[in-house]
Amino acid sequence: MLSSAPGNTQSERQAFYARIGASHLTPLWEVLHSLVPQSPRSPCATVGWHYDEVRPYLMEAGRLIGAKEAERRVLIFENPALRGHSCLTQTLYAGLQLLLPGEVAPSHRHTQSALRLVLEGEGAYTAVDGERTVMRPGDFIITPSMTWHDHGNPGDQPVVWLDGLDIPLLRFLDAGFAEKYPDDTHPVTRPEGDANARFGGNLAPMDYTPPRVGASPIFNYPYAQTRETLTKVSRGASVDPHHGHGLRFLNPTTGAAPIPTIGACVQLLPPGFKGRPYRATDSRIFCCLEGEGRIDTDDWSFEFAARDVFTVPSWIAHRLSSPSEAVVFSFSERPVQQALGLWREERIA
Ligand code: GTQ
Repeated sequence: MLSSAPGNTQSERQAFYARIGASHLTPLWEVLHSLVPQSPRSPCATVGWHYDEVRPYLMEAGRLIGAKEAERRVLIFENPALRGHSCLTQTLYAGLQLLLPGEVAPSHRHTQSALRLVLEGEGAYTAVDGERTVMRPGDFIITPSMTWHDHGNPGDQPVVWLDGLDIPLLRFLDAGFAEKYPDDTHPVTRPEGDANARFGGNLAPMDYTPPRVGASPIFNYPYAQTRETLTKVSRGASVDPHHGHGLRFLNPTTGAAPIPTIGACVQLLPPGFKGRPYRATDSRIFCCLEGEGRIDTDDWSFEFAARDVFTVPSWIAHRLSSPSEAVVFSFSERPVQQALGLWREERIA
């Protein structure tokens, strides 16, 4: 189309673009196909980090700054194709947070929702709106939008967890609000385990009606329970050729994702599992919890072991496999896409 243009048209057009550019105008026809692609073409890269490589840096950060001064001592995983943007996918942020013995990460709240996946150490707690929960390796913990939260480590070991937040999504929407609690720790108003007692036993308080859009009242999904479920499911259910034994975490009062903006899954890949290629429009961040395995796309592969973090952007076909047995946690903005009727998947034979 452009090549059939008369001789001087190209230079006339360039001059025209320059003139209208001064009025902050630009022609659609030069960008139409990247604005409205035939299928998603994420700018994000596929990328992974081995925990063994990152951990020494995190411990070094522990010597350089205290949790109180930092407010949150986190090393952010940055997508190499989006350096400087503090994000791993277009919608999600991920990082490793370290809390040393005796430290407190002071109470605050914000509109961004967070999830934690505990990776190392025992003895720390996280508090959500006045209820504390002990953090144990593998526990999946949520901090819903605008809930007060502080983290403390009264134990004697460094505690490390993976943070996942919808920071880039809220930045895109310009919907960020935050405030600090006047004290470092929020008063404890409910006993530990209260939320799981009230909402975790296939029961709910008699008059409870879930909000139309809201987070799960359960804020710790203990790994002991998740692992037991995976073990039992793997004995009974036939294995999904793409996902292995894949389960998603629920808000038990609605069946929706635990956080409106973030869905989370856990997969058990049985020994010798060789997953078929799969792609979906949500960009997914994975963290291996147990065992080891491998992820392959057409032009990238990554061998992972426990605590390694990796990501696959929207619409990139990938295969998961494991020689022995692996448990893999993952999260993405899938509930956002589903709420808007945008989510698609393709199971490739
Ligand atoms: O623990 O509250 O990784 O506010 C980034 C922002 C963690 C947190 C992060 C946060 C937090």
